[in-house]
Amino acid sequence: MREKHVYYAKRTTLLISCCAIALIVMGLFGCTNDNPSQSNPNGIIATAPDPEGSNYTITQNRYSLILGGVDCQDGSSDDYCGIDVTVRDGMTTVVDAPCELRWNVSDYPNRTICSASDGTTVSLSGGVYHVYATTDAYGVAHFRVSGSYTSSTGCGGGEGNSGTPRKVSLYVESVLQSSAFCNVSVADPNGSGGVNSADLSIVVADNACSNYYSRSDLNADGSVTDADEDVLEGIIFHGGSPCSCGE
Ligand SMILES: [Ca+2]
Ligand SMILES: [Ca+2]
Repeated sequence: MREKHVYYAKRTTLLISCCAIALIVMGLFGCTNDNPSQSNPNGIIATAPDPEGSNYTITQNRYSLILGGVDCQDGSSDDYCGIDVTVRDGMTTVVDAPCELRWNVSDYPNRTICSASDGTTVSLSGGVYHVYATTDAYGVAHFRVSGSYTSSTGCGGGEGNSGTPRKVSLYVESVLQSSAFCNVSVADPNGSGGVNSADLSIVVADNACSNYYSRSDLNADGSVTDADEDVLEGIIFHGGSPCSCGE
């Protein structure tokens, strides 16, 4: 009896070993095909689509996220400030795409964002700003924010990097599109009375200063010139920033 038990045990072990080898062979040579980009049983070759967020064409209405004033009645942010981003995939505009502008406070210090409108949202965490907007039916994400400078102004040692003025990253659908998308400048450097001639005088003073101040580089070209004064005058005459936040 004992020899018979040993015989059956050996047969069972042999059977299990054969099954294991068969499974390994099937695994090695692939008995299933779950990759849609490979040929299917009909012999049709399907190309895998591009992952979302890749190969987009990005355009923008300016190279600076400008912090300006608000409408005194409804508190909405000035559309001559902020920044607009258009997302296309080939010739097609990309609708409902979540977009984000992200930067380190250390790159653009002494700025505050005090309000946002048109669906724009803002968070500040661990010294990093995150501003979110979603593309509309025309593929445009309107980053509508208002804000001001939080420190005293004057001609001192300068602030910011004139060699690489654009340090804001743009993400679309969580995919990095550019790490040098725009800068963060300020149309309301004194933080009161909206954007008016008092703010222009600060930009004029920064223009005259020998050191670079990114707060007044409203076209983000790495220097403060008459062209930046022109941008600020356009904001003043447009009339969309008559008040600062909370006024
Ligand atoms: Ca002001
Ligand atoms: Ca400039």
